[in-house]
Amino acid sequence: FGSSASEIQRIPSFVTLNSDDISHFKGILGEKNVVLDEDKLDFANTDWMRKYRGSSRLLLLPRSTQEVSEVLKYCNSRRLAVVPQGGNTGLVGGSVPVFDEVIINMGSMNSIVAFDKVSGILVCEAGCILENLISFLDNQGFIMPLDLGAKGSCQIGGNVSTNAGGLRLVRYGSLHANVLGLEVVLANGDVLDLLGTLRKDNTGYDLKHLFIGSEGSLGIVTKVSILTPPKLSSVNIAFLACKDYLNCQKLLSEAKRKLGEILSAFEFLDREAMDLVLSQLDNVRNPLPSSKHNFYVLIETTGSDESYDKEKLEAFLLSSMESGLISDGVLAQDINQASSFWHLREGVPEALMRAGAVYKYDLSIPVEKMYGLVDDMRVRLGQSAKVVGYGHLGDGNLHLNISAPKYDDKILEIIEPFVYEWTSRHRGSISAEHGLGLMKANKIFYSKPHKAVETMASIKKLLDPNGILNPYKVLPHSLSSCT
Ligand code: FAD
Ligand code: 2HG
Ligand code: ZN
Repeated sequence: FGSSASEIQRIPSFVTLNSDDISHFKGILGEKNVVLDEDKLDFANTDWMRKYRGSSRLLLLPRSTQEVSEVLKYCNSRRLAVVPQGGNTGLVGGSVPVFDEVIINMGSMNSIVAFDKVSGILVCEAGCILENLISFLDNQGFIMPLDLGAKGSCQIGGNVSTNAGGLRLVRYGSLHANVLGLEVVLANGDVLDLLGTLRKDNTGYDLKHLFIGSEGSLGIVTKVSILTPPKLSSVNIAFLACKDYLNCQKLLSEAKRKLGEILSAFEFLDREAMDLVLSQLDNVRNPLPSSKHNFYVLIETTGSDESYDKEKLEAFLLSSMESGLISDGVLAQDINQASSFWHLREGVPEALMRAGAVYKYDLSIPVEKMYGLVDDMRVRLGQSAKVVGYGHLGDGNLHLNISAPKYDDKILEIIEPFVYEWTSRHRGSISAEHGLGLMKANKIFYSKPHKAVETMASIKKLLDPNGILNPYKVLPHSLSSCT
């Protein structure tokens, strides 16, 4: 277990669910959208890593903004705490209850509202699964500005609420840049219509940004308006090997300079990450099997001119080979090979899950210092656990994972608080893209000054005075439990 319910007290001002509440919800949502079934509840109570587990007795499935509004209004008046839930793929224990909070899953709100083929602006409901949006847009000749390994389950509302980064951020920027508008239901049931579809709108405070990355603690996102880039015809993917981390770093600088506008992903895996994927997943093979390499880099380019893009990438690869930055490499020859390269990179979280217990840290660290943490952690842990480093090198985002046969407090004591202190000392962030959730709510001060956290708590108090929305998450418990 990570940061867990055992370290926290249930907030006493929250009431416990009774049969009148259940009847009331049935009146709003209809019998079949009020779920009491134990198996379904077990699934919704348990996170993707099976590390965080709540004990909610109720799962609600609203189908419209109006229903979300009525549900929240009632919960607020009764002081019933709730957890907004999307695809439940979050990695910080934010998407499941800590105690008996009512789960509001957005999966039934999954319609596309509008798509403007001229501007590329998509408006959809929050429960749309990312992969479905990707397929929809593909048919229209567009792409989503974000992509991640959990695309088959995660929802756009969850992506927005976590400000998910993913595999293409290096090219298209974060959701703060691409989300044009949101519809949000506040804790008291009020509907905040911020669903603009304009690139430019400087009329007062841009409130949507408060909800992007707020992890369900300020409101429930019900609709999203997002700018989508056109699908370009030429995509190339190279899988490369580097002998050391310094070469990966230099390769990144070179790629930014020489590939420039066509660079669309720059990901890395260390040898331990690659070994884990190869040993744990089926139907995978190392595209560079001739020798064991210390680091692997996946570079993707996306552009509009096939021969120009290929020439540019090949020239870059050749010069990087000649200068010794790359020790081996292969360019995908067809779409199957391209997706097999992506499968290796996107498969790391699943491989880690299969290997046993995993301690996950998602860190922003200046690129030149980043891998020092992995080295230091290996020294500290010795043979007691495997230390795996991989992630979005192009964004300065390290995924440090520590894999052990089973959870052990002694291992945790070696890792924490060292990992947070190290990150803070190097002016990094203790959450690059996954959020704080339950896992890191109490660690926020490693990355934010007291005054900033107090301001966040004031905003929370203003928007959710009774603290019913995703309690125990995001903000430190000392500031958030006094409702
Ligand atoms: P959930 O997990 O259900 O919820 C996440 C948080 O958002 C919770 O706090 C929840 O309360 C809140 N929430 C969900 N929906 C709403 C809503 N409609 N309104 C208000 N609050 C809401 N993350 C990355 O950033 N980059 C990656 O590359 C990446 N890769 C991943 C790969 C795998 C295999 C897995 C399992 C996870 C990965 N993640 C990644 C983490 C996760 O997928 C993202 O955080 C994702 O955005 C969560 O979406 P979700 O719909 O599953 O949300
Ligand atoms: C990824 O980039 C996800 O694959 C998961 O953000 C990261 O497993 C992790 O630590
Ligand atoms: Zn990631």
